[in-house]
Amino acid sequence: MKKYIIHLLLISAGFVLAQEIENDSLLAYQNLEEVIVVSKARFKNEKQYKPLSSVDEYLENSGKVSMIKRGNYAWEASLNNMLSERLSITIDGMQIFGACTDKMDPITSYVDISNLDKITVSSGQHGTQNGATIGGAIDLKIQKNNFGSENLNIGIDTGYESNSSTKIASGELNYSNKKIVLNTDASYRKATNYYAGNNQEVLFSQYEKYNISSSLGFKTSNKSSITGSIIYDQANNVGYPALTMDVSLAKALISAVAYKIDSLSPTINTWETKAYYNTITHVMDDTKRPDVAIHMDMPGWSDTFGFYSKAQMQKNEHSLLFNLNGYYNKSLAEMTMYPNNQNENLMFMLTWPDVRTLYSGFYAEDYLKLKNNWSFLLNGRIGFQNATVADDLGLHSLQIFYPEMKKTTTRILSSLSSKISKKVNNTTFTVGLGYGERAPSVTEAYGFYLYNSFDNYDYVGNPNLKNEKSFESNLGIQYHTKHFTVNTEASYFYIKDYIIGRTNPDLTQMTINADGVRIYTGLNYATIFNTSLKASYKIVSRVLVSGLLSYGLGKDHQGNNLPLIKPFSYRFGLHYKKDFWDTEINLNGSDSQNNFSSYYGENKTGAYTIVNLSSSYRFHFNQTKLYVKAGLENIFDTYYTSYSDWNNIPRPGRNLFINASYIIN
Ligand SMILES: [Cu+2]
Repeated sequence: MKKYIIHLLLISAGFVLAQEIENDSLLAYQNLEEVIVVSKARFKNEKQYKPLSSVDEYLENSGKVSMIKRGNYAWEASLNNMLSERLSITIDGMQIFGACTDKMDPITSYVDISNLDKITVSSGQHGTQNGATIGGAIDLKIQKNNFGSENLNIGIDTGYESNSSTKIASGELNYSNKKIVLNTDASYRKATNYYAGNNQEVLFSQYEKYNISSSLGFKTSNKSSITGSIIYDQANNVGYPALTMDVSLAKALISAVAYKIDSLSPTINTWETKAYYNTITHVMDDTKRPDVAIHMDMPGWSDTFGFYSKAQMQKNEHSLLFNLNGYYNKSLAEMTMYPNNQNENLMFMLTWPDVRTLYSGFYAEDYLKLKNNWSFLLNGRIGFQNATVADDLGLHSLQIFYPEMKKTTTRILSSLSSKISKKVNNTTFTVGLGYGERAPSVTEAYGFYLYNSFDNYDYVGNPNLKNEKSFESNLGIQYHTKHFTVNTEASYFYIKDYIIGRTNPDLTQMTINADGVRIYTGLNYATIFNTSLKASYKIVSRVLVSGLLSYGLGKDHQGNNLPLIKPFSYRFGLHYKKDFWDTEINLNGSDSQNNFSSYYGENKTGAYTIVNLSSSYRFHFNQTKLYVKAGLENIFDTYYTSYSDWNNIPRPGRNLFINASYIIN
């Protein structure tokens, strides 16, 4: 509690500093949400540092999200220093769960930027619209045209990156009129191994991915429409240099049908109902690795059916949102070990014992605009979750550890949060409080001998875990004038029954050379503190400078560091724009990671600074536009690794990239 007060004092000091900055014009409305524009349509994404970069790079360049890297592909998002099990990550409001027991396939890896319009990032309990969460939510919004006057556009993109010989090609065709909208795209990416600074090759870092998607919508009446959409995504030959295995195949089929009514009544603005299905297949591969002690096959599958029905309403000063949703997920993963001695028997295990999760929940939100520039937001969710171990072999294996374990567990998950904002001249102050719960993930509750290469332990799930409970407070100040903006935020999470692995010395590991077995345990509590400061200043009309500072601190109930917490990091940019030219130089860096957790396999990563430079030009012809951007990343070819690099795999060294986008309207 004492620490909590100190944090609050620090934040208040920040407030005072920011208040001293002069005010002179109107302020944009404060929100703890961040929107990352992805859509290539009309070059909306040209502000992006690298327009044809992966979804992962878009997320990494946003202010709020960090990415945990196990290679050059399929990074795992971290928001408020919390990873996927504590986040709600959805595609257009749809639940989708990866099929890898080693987190090789976060769901952000199953889309391409060509599928997306934007990504919304909501912090903490403000992110419960689509599901229960502790750290917040990331929703990837699929690109859709609007019904309207006839419009056809064709886009072609190509990209190349020198460091890993990455080739990127994509094409899209979009058509819309008053009655029909059609969006289609296809993309392909292929990379060889990348090279860290000083020309050191990072073996097993290659990948290949293609993605096709289509959505078709019809007007069913003046005010209503029906839209079907499908995404097929497949990655092959993906290397994970930080892990002991690679992936031969990761594929997803994501499909949905939605029915939407606009202006249903004077109060109901929109009402949308969607049914969806997605299926994922994940196949790991160790056949290309030298010196494999014991060859393993580890495939995994995840299938999800779901729906939501969402209404947006306006009644006097109230903006209301309701979302009723539900899903049914089936997660299954297995492991077969092939001993080198052929006389020994194969060993077979269910690492995810065919877990069936049924969830249904209801979300409500009320945003209230009051007099004198006060506003108030209240949101909450209540959900019921049922998890069943459908496979008897899997159930019996877990019953060796938990003899009393039942086939089915039921949980109730609730959350409530509020935020109050007050605008004074150019400054908006926001204070929020929240409470939320989450159920343990499939791995945390039912995982069976999952090897973690970070701390070198085998992990066993624990079906008796209590729900994790988060008490959250957050503060924000935003100052905005024509030339100057500052946005500072801080959040503090007190998480009760915090789920993490703890060594059980009575158990013996299965993985050769592992250090032992850890069982998922609910710690008494853990705390996580995050803060950031973002500013930009237009020096003259053509020159903009911007900066971002961030810092995080995570401790368990005994004051030990939590793993994967972001140390002090910074980013500065200098941007020059003239006519159709745009040039940018930026500096990206981090202090050394002093608050590391050796218990969870971390060591102190050093401080680093890297410099990037890029420039773009936009050509206009009659019906067509061409946008070309080239840049040099890590100009000085610095060799470095950060807190977010699994097992300290080094980041890429110098890289030259060229992106070209061509649009015919
Ligand atoms: Cu995997």
